[in-house]
Amino acid sequence: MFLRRPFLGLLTLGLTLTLLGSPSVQATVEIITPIPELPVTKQPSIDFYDARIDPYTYTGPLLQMPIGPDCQVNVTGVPRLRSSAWQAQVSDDTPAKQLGTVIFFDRVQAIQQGCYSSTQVMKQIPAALPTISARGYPAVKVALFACVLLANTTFGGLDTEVIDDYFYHLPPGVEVAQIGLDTGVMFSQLTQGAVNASIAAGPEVPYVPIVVRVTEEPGAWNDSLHSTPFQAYLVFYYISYAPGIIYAIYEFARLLIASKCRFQPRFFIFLAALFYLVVSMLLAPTAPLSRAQNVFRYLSWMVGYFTLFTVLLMWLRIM
Ligand SMILES: *[C@@H]1O[C@H](CO)[C@@H](O)[C@H](O)[C@H]1NC(C)=O
Ligand SMILES: *[C@@H]1O[C@H](CO)[C@@H](O)[C@H](O)[C@H]1NC(C)=O
Ligand SMILES: *[C@@H]1O[C@H](CO)[C@@H](O)[C@H](O)[C@H]1NC(C)=O
Ligand SMILES: CC(=O)N[C@H]1CO[C@H](CO)[C@@H](O)[C@@H]1O
Repeated sequence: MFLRRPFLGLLTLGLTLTLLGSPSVQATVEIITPIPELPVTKQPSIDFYDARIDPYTYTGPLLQMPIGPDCQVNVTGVPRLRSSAWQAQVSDDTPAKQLGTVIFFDRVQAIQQGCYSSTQVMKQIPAALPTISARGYPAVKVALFACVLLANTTFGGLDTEVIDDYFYHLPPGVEVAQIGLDTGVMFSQLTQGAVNASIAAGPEVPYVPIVVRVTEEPGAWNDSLHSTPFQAYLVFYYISYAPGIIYAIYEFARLLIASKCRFQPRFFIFLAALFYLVVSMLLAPTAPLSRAQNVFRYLSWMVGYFTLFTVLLMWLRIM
């Protein structure tokens, strides 16, 4: 019976998303650089799953972070910014504290180089920052990570991304956000095009990067996760485990007393059920989990199913 509860959680999230309709993406990454042949200049960018971020807006050069073999970020090839010509593309009323470099990671390249989660490259950002500023870029303010889904879908969710423990590896002073797979490919093409154009123009012409403006947006997942109905559901979810846990402890104590602590298989059943219930309660199915937490969740499922079938087999024996 209790095995069904995690799926109830997923069902509720699904329902919440359905109720909310399509992703409510208003804020975006906007390409400021005038590119005549570009039909769409605004692409959605959303916060990481279950992140609570204060609103921000940053404008500055767009820079691709090259990923080398074994998912190692390699900034050796980052083009040098030899002038502040990019600032001419920024409107004069932009406050100086809203200026900064926007770096991004292309997912196609990440997959080719063996990365399985954004966290792997996120961890390497602090080490890359000195090289980026040595190449003449303003301070890095935003890091964008391309997802495996296209930008016009609910990208960045638990079912398609390895959320991993990104929340332990946030680069200090740098906001992180997600973009669609297609957005990453497009940005990669545009930045490479700008580099190629600069090389073609000759060494005396300074490299002028693509300039973008990134505005914070919680995204469809956070809209759901942080909504009042969903928070109410989570409270209900946690509380709903209490009767089962309290009853299991009570029955286990009775069994211990009745059996005078002499070992018997039913001990295992109670301990396993308690393990399952406590882990399931603590790790709600919609929570972003670290690797260790994921191991515990799958262990608890294994233990839960194993125990259920053990009970069935024992029941057959007493028939
Ligand atoms: C980093 O990239 C450069 C070329 O941009 C290459 O020469 C160098 O070997 C790479 N370093 C590593 C450690 O892969
Ligand atoms: C998403 O983009 C694809 C490709 O452009 C298009 O076929 C599809 O209809 C779009 N979906 C939505 C929901 O806009
Ligand atoms: C830039 O130049 C490289 C090397 O010549 C080429 O492989 C690549 O396709 C070019 N990219 C763009 C977007 O022009
Ligand atoms: C905590 C948090 O960031 N909640 C936001 C989730 O998304 C909604 C809708 O965009 C915002 O109003 C909340 O502030």
